[in-house]
Amino acid sequence: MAKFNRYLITAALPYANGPVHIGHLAGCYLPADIYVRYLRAKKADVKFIGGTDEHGVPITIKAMQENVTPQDIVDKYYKIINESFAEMGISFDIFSRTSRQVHHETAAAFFLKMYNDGRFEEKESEQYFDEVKQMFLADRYIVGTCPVCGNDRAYGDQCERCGTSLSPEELINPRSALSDAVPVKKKTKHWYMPLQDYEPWLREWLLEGHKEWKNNVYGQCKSWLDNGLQSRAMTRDSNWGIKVPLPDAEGKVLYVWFDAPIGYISATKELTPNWADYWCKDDTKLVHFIGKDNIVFHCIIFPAMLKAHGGFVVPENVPANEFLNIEGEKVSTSRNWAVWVHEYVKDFPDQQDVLRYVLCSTAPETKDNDFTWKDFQDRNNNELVAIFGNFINRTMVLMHKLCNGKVPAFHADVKDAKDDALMNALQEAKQKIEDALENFRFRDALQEMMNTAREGNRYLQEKQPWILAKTPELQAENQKLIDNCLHLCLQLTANLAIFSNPFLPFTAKKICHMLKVVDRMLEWENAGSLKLVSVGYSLRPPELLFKKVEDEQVKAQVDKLHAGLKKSAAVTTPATPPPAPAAPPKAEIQFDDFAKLDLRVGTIIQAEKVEKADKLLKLLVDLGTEKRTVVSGIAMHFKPEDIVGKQVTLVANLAPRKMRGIESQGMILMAEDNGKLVFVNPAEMVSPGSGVS
Ligand code: B3M
Ligand code: ZN
Repeated sequence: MAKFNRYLITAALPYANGPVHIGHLAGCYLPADIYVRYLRAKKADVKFIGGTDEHGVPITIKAMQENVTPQDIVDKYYKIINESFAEMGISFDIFSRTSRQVHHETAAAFFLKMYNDGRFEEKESEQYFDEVKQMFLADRYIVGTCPVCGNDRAYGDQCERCGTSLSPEELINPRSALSDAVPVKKKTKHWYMPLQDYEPWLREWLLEGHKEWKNNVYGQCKSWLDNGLQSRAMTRDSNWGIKVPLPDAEGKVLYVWFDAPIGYISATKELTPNWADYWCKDDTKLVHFIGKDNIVFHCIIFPAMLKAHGGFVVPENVPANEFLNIEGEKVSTSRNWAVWVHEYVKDFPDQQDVLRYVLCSTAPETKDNDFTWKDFQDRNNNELVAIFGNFINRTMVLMHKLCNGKVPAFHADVKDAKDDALMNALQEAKQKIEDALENFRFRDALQEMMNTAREGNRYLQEKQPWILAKTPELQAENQKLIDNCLHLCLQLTANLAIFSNPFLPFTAKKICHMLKVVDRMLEWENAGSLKLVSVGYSLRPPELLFKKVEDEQVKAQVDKLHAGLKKSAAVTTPATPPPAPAAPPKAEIQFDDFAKLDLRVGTIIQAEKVEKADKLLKLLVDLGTEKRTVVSGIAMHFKPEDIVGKQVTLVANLAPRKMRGIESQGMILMAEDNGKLVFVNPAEMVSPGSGVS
């Protein structure tokens, strides 16, 4: 008996605070959909769960930016996101929302059960409070100067300029983003989950039991566990979210990362009265598809919650992807550097499969990857059009021309080695595709599918039925050979429909239509069969499956990206209130204040990454008479090897600070241009150590 009798597949619940872009698709929705379509083709019992995450600070921040209520925001974006997925053929069984009643009830009950079982610690802590607005401030609502790069609009959780993770305490001159008041510390009570209590279980279940997980996922989990887990607050002070279901919890809601994954359970409840079969029976295979930024929540915190609550299965795998960059740069929704799905479907009507194909071929399965419009064009024109579409089109045209539009018979008496080779290739491909799909290697699976079409083209090219039929006499003489060739090509075409169906579902349907077969043919057990289209059956005329993407279309898309970038910079600064209000002009200073700064030009002579800190580079700067070690939060912007030899301006008398155990002896000046960082240095090379005044 198979170990698993049913599958529960989830894809991360995107925050309903903006539309989805192709990075979202490539990161988790497309791989999840491919996997689910494959499972359905295998007639597995599978439920595919999705929905929007409608709580938490991301929603309230967006509401503040747009000057509307959080409810307005989630209503608006739920609709857009839901439509985008539907149009791209992401075939959720349900696409729910965490604002629904069933979810509020489910999440509150989950919390209450844990509370009653003594699973929380109640602790008081001091949190920042805005006395003007009379509310506690989430880290994101506190702005101030970044201690690493000096950006005066850094947030209490992160500096978006240099990427450093921060806590509000680290900000210099912190202020409330809501009122600009100086926040004060105030006591507040919260419920914490002692994650360290689950560490032994997590180690055994995950580190011992799931060594097969992807390296990027397993590695991240291991380093979290090796660094030691701590109690984590599962509630927040806010008026937007799921109320903490306790009597003395006025103004407190569940932490969004507590409620959101429970959303998978609520959505399953909404979908089927048999939801508990999927969530509570051991023979369910639960798989979470997510992007890499959600790993800790799905591999450590949510499993610990499920374990603490009891009665639920835990994930069997979490095949998280890395990030997809666009045209060589990180996606940035705030800078509008993104390809939006709802715009793609308008600009490329009826070409969803092209995007699905390109995103799967370049999926960031093991490392970050780059999407470019040129590559999109190349893959469409050179692979989908020239290989896949071309093979099927030639087969259909030749069959109409040389076999009266009917499926010809296969004559075993004239079968040759080339026919055998093609049939073998088909069997092998089926095995390889299955293997890759079962192991979440979607790129490899797609590659195999395309190789099968390549084999088909090669076979046609070798057999050259058009030469065999050059004259009516020749054709009459060779009809059996021609029949065999086209018979096999048609069976291969039907197989390509089955193989491509998980990846290119719209195309697979079109092939079925041309072959006049019902969709049931797409069931996986038919893969590899050579009896998919029946001899003597007349088929429809061919329709083109793919069309060329033209240079102008590529140019238009690249232009649009750049134009969007400028537009967003123009509107967010003056028109809509940004989350961090533009820093008020700084108070006037005296010359003496300025004169206190010891600014010097130095030359970077060494640069290296700081271990376990994605954002930091450790630099050695030559000041002529001495060399300084400087830790700078610029690793996301510069490669170490590219900046050695560059001159920079250093605040040389800034008190040293320890960062990641390294003493930083100064700060480098940077100019920021719309998110891009540039060194501030003299117009000409000067001797290291030259003073700046
Ligand atoms: N909404 C984060 C994100 O959109 C979060 C995922 C929740 S999955 C339960 O990346
Ligand atoms: Zn910074």
